[in-house]
Amino acid sequence: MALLSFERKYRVPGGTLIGGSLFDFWVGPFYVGFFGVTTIFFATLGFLLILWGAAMQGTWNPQLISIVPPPVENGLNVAALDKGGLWQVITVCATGAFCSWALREVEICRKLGIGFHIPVAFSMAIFAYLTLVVIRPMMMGSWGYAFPYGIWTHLDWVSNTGYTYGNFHYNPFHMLGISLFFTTAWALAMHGALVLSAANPVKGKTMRTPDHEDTYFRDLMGYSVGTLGIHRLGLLLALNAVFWSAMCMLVSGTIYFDLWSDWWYWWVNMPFWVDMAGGING
Ligand code: 07D
Ligand code: 07D
Repeated sequence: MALLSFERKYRVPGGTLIGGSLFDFWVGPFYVGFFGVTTIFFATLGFLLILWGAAMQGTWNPQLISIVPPPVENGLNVAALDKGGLWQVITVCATGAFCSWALREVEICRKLGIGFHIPVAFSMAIFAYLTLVVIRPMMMGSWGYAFPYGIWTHLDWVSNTGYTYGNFHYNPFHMLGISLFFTTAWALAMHGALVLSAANPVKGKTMRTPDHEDTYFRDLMGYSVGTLGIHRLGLLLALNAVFWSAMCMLVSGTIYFDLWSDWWYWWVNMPFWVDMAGGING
């Protein structure tokens, strides 16, 4: 069956969360829905406001456009448009667009009768974004701690924020986030390689099945996580990578204020080796 006619078979009405059948239709390959309309609304408004900000800033160079949050002294107040207010409205638009997109994913899952794994996964990214621009700034008492919307300036913010706590690599949750991102890439590389090796062999050889894939890993290391299991593992790794990254920022400047390298003195000062030769008192 051609992909388009196959899709048409599954384009079922209903499953909407809001708006009944009002927006329950497709435009070409795209499902519209109430949340499709709100996504377009927030994304378009946000984009136009970025253009307005660029015009006020006086540059059309995409690398240099930067919409900055209000200064730290402004606290959690609403700011004038040219003094960070634009950043505040764009943040509302971005949050509106991301949440609308997640809810549109929910509606499509309901139509198809599939699980909500995809919107749950995207919600973790939204949570990380909101940690950086809403939750952490609110806990610290000022919007000025959020990151600016600019290709270079958001990198400057990452660097400056990192060095505020000394060597950010010593942040234990940052370590966990990084290790989980690396592990996610590792797992995907292994999974992609394994599937290709079985399903896309050299010309003339017969395609192999998941039994071969499982056997490969049992022969290699005594255990195969299985066809469903590898996808559970992948999702678990990826969600944790983002979650622990959000945690590494949530604690910096809210409940932990010092250099992250100093945090590790609890380890250095453990009685077991504190007086040993080479230990801190040794
Ligand atoms: C591949 C899925 C597709 C998504 C893409 C992003 C835009 C923004 C904005 C014209 C993996 C589309 C980008 C719509 C255009 C304007 C004003 C996802 C894929 C292709 N960053 N970041 C990038 C965002 C943060 C960091 C690139 C967004 C935090 C570092 C791109 C957010 C921190 C580096 C980008 C966000 C941080 C980047 C490639 C939101 C910590 C790079 C992204 C909403 C998380 C890399 C010049 C990518 C780069 C890069 C977008 C947040 C750190 C412009 C939308 C504040 C260290 N970031 N970023 O492939 O080359 O993601 O920067 O939170 O080195 Mg970033
Ligand atoms: C926030 C993005 C959300 C995206 C959304 C969707 C669109 C639509 C449309 C394409 C979280 C947007 C969608 C716009 C696009 C179309 C059509 C993702 C977000 C909602 N670090 N560090 C991390 C590493 C250092 C620092 C995370 C490595 C230094 C700070 C990750 C190194 C210092 C922050 C990570 C390294 C430092 C981080 C990012 C190495 C600087 C954060 C991943 C090898 C001197 C950020 C929650 C993430 C964080 C973060 C990795 C080095 C500072 C674990 C590998 C030592 C301040 N760093 N880092 O969380 O935790 O993505 O964010 O050196 O804020 Mg780090």
